[in-house]
Amino acid sequence: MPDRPRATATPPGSRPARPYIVRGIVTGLLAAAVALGVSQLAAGITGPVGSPVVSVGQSVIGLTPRPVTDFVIKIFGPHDKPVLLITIVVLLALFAAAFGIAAMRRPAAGFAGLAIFAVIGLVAVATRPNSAPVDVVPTLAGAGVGAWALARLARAAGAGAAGAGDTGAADTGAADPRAGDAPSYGRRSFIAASTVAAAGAAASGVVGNLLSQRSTVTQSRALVRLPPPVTRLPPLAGRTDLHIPGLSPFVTPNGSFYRVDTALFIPQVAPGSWRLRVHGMVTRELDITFAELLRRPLTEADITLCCVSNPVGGPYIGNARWLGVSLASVLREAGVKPGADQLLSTSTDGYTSGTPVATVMDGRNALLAVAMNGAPLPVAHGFPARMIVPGLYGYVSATKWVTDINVTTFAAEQGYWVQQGWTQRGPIKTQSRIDVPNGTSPLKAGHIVVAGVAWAQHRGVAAVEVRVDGGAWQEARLATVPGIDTWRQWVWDWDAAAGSHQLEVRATDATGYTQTGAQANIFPDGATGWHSVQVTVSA
Ligand SMILES: Nc1nc2c(c(=O)[nH]1)N[C@H]1C(S)=C(S)[C@@H](COP(=O)(O)O)O[C@H]1N2
Ligand SMILES: [Mo]
Repeated sequence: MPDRPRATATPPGSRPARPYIVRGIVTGLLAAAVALGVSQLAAGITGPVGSPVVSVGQSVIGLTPRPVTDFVIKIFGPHDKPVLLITIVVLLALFAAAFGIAAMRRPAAGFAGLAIFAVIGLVAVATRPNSAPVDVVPTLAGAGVGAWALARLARAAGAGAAGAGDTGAADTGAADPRAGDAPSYGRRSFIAASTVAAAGAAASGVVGNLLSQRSTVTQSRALVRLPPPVTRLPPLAGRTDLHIPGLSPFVTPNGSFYRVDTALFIPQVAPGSWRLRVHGMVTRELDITFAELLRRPLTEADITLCCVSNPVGGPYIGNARWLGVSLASVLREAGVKPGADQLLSTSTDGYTSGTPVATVMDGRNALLAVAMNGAPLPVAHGFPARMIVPGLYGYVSATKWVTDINVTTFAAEQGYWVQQGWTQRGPIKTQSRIDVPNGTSPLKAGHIVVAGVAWAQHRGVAAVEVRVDGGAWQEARLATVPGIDTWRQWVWDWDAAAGSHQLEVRATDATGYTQTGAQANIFPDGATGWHSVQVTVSA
């Protein structure tokens, strides 16, 4: 390209010099940061769905094939979402650095890079089930201001002069009021422009986050007044809890209740705008506001919720005293038409779940729950209302932030996880877990307390047995329970000899079924097998 004007900073040849690579990287990263910061600022006003980061993350969750999700959850456990966000940011940074370097030669290449970002963001936002037209604004604003920042930074870096064609130089110049000047690619002006861009990106990001926090529902949750239950439970008898250190308390405090959902950011649903629509194969459609829901008779129920993804011995289970409206009474009011066998419930974020109608109508305490352990539902657990059905895994029953119940058939529709291959009906399997000893604290020969929890929701736990080193099964002592829908604590006194030992547990439910020792994976309908703990007992 001997006929092109060349900047002194660029040696002859096609590749830009080192300083241009560094400036290119800085330019790309800062332009992307400005774009994201501005989009967060705008999303702070229009709502989280409009945030391209949130929507791209959600889309990635939706599009990730199950084996990959399983792998990520296996490795990172509950940190899977931060890991996803970090991965997205790192990929974005790499891409931004690349288009920044390209912009040093041809600013148009930088704009093309930003445009690709914007298109990905717009597609993700537009395909969110709960997005509105206004939600494209943050991405467009971010892309626009990001492009402007890119032009300014590229000019300050001396791009265009760095061996780029005339088009590129004109592009950058157009965005700059001092376009007529000779390109100022001095170190000072680039550092100054970079500093302004970094400060602008950080400030808009911070203000955007503050704005979005302002719009959370924490305050309206604090204002909810729960009416007293019509069906009130007595306080839990003291003997539901054996009070053994390390044993899961009978009632799981809200703050330590496991959380499983596909939401990258917790849906913020104001009780004032919440409505539940019941429709489909019904004789009368219902449209219930939150105030109307609270005016209905409220029932208290002790129910242990469990995730189908809970591995043997795993943590995805918790027990709470729920307060809510009988789901069966709502359905009776709507009038379920013959032939309907599935309730397809949808949450504000588009998540769906299918529950058998027969299960909900068979007399058990299936609830539209509004409170958990005496407090309005925590936002992360579905505020202002969620479903809870004793005996069913959460993925087919416990829709949080629920706003729509479509009375339909299993043949016609499939819930979110069923579409991913999990079974359509998900009764909770009889299971048990050893909580203490946990294999980490030192043990001395002699009397050792072995304790844990067992569950067989809506059947009830009838017996729990423990064995040591594959020996004979020994019956554990059971705590009392308020009903058949909760887990049950158990304890077994072990006279332990020094050495290394394996402890195993199995439960028998009230139907007489003893938990199988055959190991099965969580997919497609829940894990089976006996939980075992390896311990070392010192003399
Ligand atoms: N809206 C919504 N509801 C949901 C889910 C979800 O991803 N989104 N996950 C379900 C699953 S798989 C489980 S196990 C329970 C977990 O409820 P928790 O987070 O309150 O423990 O919620 C259910 N309800
Ligand atoms: Mo789950």
